[in-house]
Amino acid sequence: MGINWFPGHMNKARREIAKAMRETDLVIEILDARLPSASQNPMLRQLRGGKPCIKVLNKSDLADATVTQAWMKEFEREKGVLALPLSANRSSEANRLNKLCQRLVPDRGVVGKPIRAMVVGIPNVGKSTLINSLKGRSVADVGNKPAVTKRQQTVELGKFIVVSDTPGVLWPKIEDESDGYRLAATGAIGANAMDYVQAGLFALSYLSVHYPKELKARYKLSELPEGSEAILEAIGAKRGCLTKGVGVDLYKAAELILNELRSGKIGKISMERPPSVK
Ligand SMILES: Nc1nc2c(ncn2[C@@H]2O[C@H](COP(=O)(O)OP(=O)(O)O)[C@@H](O)[C@H]2O)c(=O)[nH]1
Ligand SMILES: [Mg+2]
Repeated sequence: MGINWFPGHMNKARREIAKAMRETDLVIEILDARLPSASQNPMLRQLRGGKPCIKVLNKSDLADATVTQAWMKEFEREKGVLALPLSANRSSEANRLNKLCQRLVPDRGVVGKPIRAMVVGIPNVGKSTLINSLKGRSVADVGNKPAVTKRQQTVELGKFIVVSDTPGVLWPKIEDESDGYRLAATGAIGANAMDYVQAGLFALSYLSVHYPKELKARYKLSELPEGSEAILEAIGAKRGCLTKGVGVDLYKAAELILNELRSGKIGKISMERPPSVK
């Protein structure tokens, strides 16, 4: 996968987060609602220790609501964890965090003892967007390129809650190939040309099992051909993704599908289900 990951990055982030964690009462972990497990960083579990945690399932506007509900239940099985589906770019929703913070840290949030919350999450998951929404104006750098944030940002949520952005960059720890393809398919990580076709094929094989109706409707296919490569070709042909003398250009077709998937044009799609959901 085309990810700029190496242990040096991780070690630096680990040190910075561990240090900030000492002065943190509550962790706000931002996950991508479409892939809540693959968008985690497993290191965080250990860094957080026993600190209470809100798992924000962000970009829920793009995810399948039923699946998001199932993920919430899954996460809330853990003591001290509450889950909140959110679209960080809608400030009315972002403010729902306030109550959850107070529920999880009842002994603070008063004069002289504010709740100190730290927002953590992999690049591009929506941390800066959330902080901007909380503030009600643009204070953090937002971008669709990973790792736009350079300085740590702090904002107040309500009177006695202080929210800080992640210090350092916490890359996803990709544990298997599917995680990589999921992250690439949703745009969480960059992908090179080779990976694009692979990520597109991965997305199609997943969509053809879990969202065949949406797939057929979007690309006006009366039936889905057998196998993801055949589906990719069929969509490429329909949409005129052609190269002279070659026929369907699989790269162009994959790019088209991934762009439409990422922007929600195929529908509200979750790329990952908790073990309790088939
Ligand atoms: N559809 C949608 N896009 C979002 C949401 N939150 C953030 N984004 C987009 O995701 C991209 C990355 O956001 P950013 O806040 O820079 O991520 P960061 O790297 O975690 O700080 C930007 O293009 C945002 O507009 C959301 O709830 N829904
Ligand atoms: Mg940022």
